Parts: sequence; structure tokens; C-alpha cells
Amino acid sequence: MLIKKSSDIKSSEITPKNALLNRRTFLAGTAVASAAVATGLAWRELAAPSIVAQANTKIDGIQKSKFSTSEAITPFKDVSSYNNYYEFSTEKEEPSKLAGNLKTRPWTVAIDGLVKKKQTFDVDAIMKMATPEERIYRHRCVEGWSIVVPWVGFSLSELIKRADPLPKAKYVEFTTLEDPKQMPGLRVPVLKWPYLEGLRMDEAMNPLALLCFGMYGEALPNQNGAPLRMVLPWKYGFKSAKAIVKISFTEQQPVNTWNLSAPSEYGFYSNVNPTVDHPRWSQKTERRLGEFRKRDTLMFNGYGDQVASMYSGMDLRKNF
Ligand SMILES: Nc1nc2c(c(=O)[nH]1)N[C@H]1C(S)=C(S)[C@@H](COP(=O)(O)O)O[C@H]1N2
Ligand SMILES: [Mo]
Repeated sequence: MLIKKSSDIKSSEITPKNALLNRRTFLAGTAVASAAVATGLAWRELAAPSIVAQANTKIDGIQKSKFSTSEAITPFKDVSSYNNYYEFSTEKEEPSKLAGNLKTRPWTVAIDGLVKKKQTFDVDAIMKMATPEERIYRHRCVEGWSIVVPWVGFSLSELIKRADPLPKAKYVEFTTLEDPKQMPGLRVPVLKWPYLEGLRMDEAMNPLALLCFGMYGEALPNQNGAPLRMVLPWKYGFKSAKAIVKISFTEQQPVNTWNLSAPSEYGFYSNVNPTVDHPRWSQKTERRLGEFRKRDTLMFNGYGDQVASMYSGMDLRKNF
């Protein structure tokens, strides 16, 4: 396994290469609306409270990524208004209306479990750990819809090498925010809270595994997982946990919320696989948000060249 020890990381890799976020106006609060006008945001962006909160959070210094697809990008309005985010609501149109006031600063991420040193990172420090990349990924929900999104972030491996896991760490567990004061959906016991997810270490270290803090060139809208989420394009969407507050390294396979809730329907791996049906529906096809026609779903969501070798020899029917 290729994990750098902190002593191997040059200080030039740790110092911010560029100022990532221009959030002075954002912090000024009252200046938000006028700043939005000054920077020429469209009326629609002023109209939705959740999007006003994102005014002036353009991310600077974004590089293009070699992992991007050239497929047509799904419109921002679809990606930001049709969301699975059960901490807010089980209705897909609701998170965009209910998540606007989620407080995403200050925000820290605890590094816990089998690491050389337990520590806490501020999200703004995490965002400076590497150059932000625009990764245009296909993303497929287990329910049969898909999107193509220009996410902004960098490989999770950048954070893992700074977290310095011990050799016996075999898995990574993600814990997400559980704050009933801010998240009305937590009152509904539809899932066991907090929402948990996990990856095997090689999956977490795969360059495609994206630690994500933006989309469409700006900070993530709250309903899409601000301030920090995962994006795992070869897996069903539920693996991509939103609002991460803790990253733990474990020896045993972590529990993931959807597997806990319905083990016969949702596995740990959850790789996109058109040949293994969900017990209640087929996974052979999908519909892109904003389109009507059905498309064929691809094995590993079309990312097989980069990820298939991690599962060679595994029965993907059993390890669904
Ligand atoms: N914390 C949290 N993360 C979550 C979810 C959730 O309910 N809570 N839903 C998941 C599911 S099922 C999907 S399809 C994606 C949706 O991400 P998007 O709204 O950015 O498209 O988020 C995933 N991450
Ligand atoms: Mo999903």
C-alpha cells in the first residue's frame, strides 16, 4: 500500500499552493445580497435562500482533471434541487428548501481510530491540502437516476496520507453530522443516525475517490453535502456521504447505514452493477436528470478500467 508517512511529505506539499476560497464577503453576512448583485449572480441564485448562502464562494485555482468524462453536464438546477439527504427529508425536492441555514463554518473533521496521531482538521485547512480539481463524473443513484457533475475537490488519498493511518488499518469509516437542531429529518427514525459509510483502504486510496467541497466552480450547496462530502463515481450514490465530521481508520469492515437498514438490498461495496438487480427493481438502465430516455447502466458506472482490478477474484453477486 502506498501511504506516505508525514515525515515523507515535503512542507511544500502541505503549504497552500493558492488561496482557495474567497469567503470574506460570505463571512460579512449582511454583505451577501449586495455582493451577489455586484458579482452578477442570476436572479434565480438570489431567489433560493440556500443558494444565497453560497454567494461569493467561487473556488479559485481549479485545475482540470484527467479523470473527467466529456459527456454533457447535468444542469446545476437539477443537481441542486433533486437530492437524497434524509437528515433533511425523504422527499427529493425538500433538502434544497430545508438545508439553506445549515451552518457549515466553523467546521472540523476529526481523524480517529488506527492512526499514528488522532487530530482534528479545520475544513478550510483540508481544502488547502492539495490543488482543487474539477472532476466531471457520472454519478448513479441506486434508485435509477443519474447525473453528470463538475465536482470540485481532490483525491481522498491526499487527506489519508496526512492522517497517517497505522499499517493495521484496513478500512475507512465516514461519520456525518447529526444535529437535530439543524436537520429536521433526524426526527424521523427512517434510518439509524448518524449516517455512516465506509470503504476498504484500497478503495479509499484509489485516485478516483474524491474528497469533494465544490461543484460548478463554487462551494457545494448545503443540499449537496457542504462543506465536505465524498464522491465515489463507480459506486451507487449512497456511498458518497455528505457533511462529513469524522474519518476513522479501522481494522474491521465499518457499518454503513443503508446496509444496516436493509442488508438484503444494500451491501457494503455497492459497486454499480447492471447484472445484479436490486431485490425490488432492475439496475440495468437509468435515467439522467433532465432527460426522458433510458440509458444502459454500465458496469462500475463505466469506471472499470480504473477500479475493476480492486475486485478481481471477488464474487460481485455476493459482495454487492
Ligand atoms: N449524510 C448523507 N449523505 C448522503 C445521503 C444522505 O441521505 N445523507 N444520501 C446519499 C444518496 S442515496 C445519494 S444518491 C447522494 C445524492 O447526492 P446529491 O444530492 O449531491 O446528488 O448522496 C448520498 N449521501
Ligand atoms: Mo441514492
